Amino acid sequence: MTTHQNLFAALRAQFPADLDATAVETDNGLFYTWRDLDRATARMANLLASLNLPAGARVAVQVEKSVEAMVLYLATLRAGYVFLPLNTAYQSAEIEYFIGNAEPSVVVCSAANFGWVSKIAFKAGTAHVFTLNDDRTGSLLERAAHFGDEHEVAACGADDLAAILYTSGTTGRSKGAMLSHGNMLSNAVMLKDYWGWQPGDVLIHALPIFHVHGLFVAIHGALINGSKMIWLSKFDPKLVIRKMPEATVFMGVPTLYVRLLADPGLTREVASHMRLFIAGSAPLLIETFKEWQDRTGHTILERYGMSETIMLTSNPYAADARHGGQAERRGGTVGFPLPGVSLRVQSDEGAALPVGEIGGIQVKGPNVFKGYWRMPEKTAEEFTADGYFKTGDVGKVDERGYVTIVGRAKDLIISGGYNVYPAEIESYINDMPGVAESALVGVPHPDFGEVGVAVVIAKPGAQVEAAQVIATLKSQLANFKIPKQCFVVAELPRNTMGKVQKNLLREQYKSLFV
Ligand code: MLC
Ligand code: AMP
Repeated sequence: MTTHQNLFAALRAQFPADLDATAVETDNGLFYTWRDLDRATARMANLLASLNLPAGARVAVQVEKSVEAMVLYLATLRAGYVFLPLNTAYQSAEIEYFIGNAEPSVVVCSAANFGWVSKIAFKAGTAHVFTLNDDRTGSLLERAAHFGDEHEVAACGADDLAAILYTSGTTGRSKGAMLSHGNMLSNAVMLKDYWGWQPGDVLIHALPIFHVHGLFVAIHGALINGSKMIWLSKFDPKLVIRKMPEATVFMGVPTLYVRLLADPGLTREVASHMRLFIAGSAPLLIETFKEWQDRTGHTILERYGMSETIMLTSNPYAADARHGGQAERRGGTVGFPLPGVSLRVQSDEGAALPVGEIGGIQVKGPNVFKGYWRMPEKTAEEFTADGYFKTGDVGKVDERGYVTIVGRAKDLIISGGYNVYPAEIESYINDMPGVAESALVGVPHPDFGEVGVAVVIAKPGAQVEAAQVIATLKSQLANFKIPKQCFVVAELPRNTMGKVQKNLLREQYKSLFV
């Protein structure tokens, strides 16, 4: 085992020679040098190392976005433990499941949530609960301050786990996708080249840091290029526009592009210093793609990825020799399989489909995860006999090699870049008094791209109020999972097998918001 397989070591190796240069500048006026990042991660890694955690220990983290939260991620890698990020919107039942399932040795939460989070964690056997707030306070930093600022990076093999990302299942509970140091490093190294990262690049970081896009693609991209980040604690279109003249790269989910376009301050001039706009995590509407071109003169580069695979495909940044020197970023497509990624389209029966035909997208490559945490059967189900991962996305590849996603075989709604699994919401609604059955469907939305609409049937003689359904869900689930509308109806459309026809419901409610 060699240290250099540790993702942190590879990122650290690319820090610029001038460690006193600014690595991160925040929206509240703080500046962190590369030396600061090195020392702060060392201190925190030393703290983690002092806890005598078992090999492969999980560090579960539910905190607001801050540079210190990023430092905690990097320190976890540095110390050789497994990072488990949790969306700040998750409420107690959701957190209880993740902590119970992952059995983390360390849990870090905000001081405001310490009461209920620590109760859940200690019940699940967690040995250490620390607090970390977004104003550089909390017991984690207090404890870390007692440790030295030098730390030898933990030796890691490429297959050693670096992170677990929970991603909901179509039928039941969330599954923890296990990503290794090798998965992440191979993807980061390849993207640095494919997206043409250059000396002097500056990234505007405006995404949350508990999912693939903001935590891995954005942070690894900047660090492995020794690039400064302009760090926004929360997406704010005006601030992004104000920072564009100082930056070169921006990454966002489609909702961020829609909101930037809604601001008259977005002009060709203000975007003229930018080199690259990258979009992903949800489908970018062709209208957004074109409007962006007209307003800024830039062509958004759309790419496609998943928690289980990090990045899979991308439109080209520059001429792609593998595809006849093609350099065109085609709106409505997610581009080519990235170098090292094999992608194929298969029929339901498992037959390889020819160019242009629609089927299930399957992938293989060094970026593909190691399986679902403690779910060997689920893992086996999602892989083909010859080792391809079934993404659950439905698409096609054209004669030039461009991949287009046309839909999803998995019953999933992507709202503002966050995934909502109907089965989870339906199970909560079905547990409510007086409810016989429910169905959640995704419908188009001008801001979030897609949002959930709940359709509910009451038990005979029972009264169910739509507003009450929404209010009850709000007290139980993360806010982005709450249906934007709820209808109580007499019956659900069914096929001859008795299965609810969600396509008919989607059709019925498709114009609710647009
Ligand atoms: C917020 N709300 C949402 C929502 N976000 N509703 C539906 N979908 C969403 N995504 C609702 C809240 O419930 C609340 O409703 C109201 O909007 C205001 O909440 P907020 O927190 O103030 O919202 P805002 O800050 O405006 O957040 C919107 C957003 C955020 C677009 C900035 O959702 C976001 O950062 N999305 C990015 C997600 C992301 O990073 N995805 C990457 C996944 S990785 P109410 O009723 O309570 O007022 C991945 C792999 C890959 O998919 O390929 O990258
Ligand atoms: P997650 O599980 O949060 O990682 O979400 C992954 C899913 O997001 C993929 O399986 C796709 O369905 C979707 N996705 C990611 N990028 C794109 C894109 N550019 N276009 C369409 N869907 C996307």
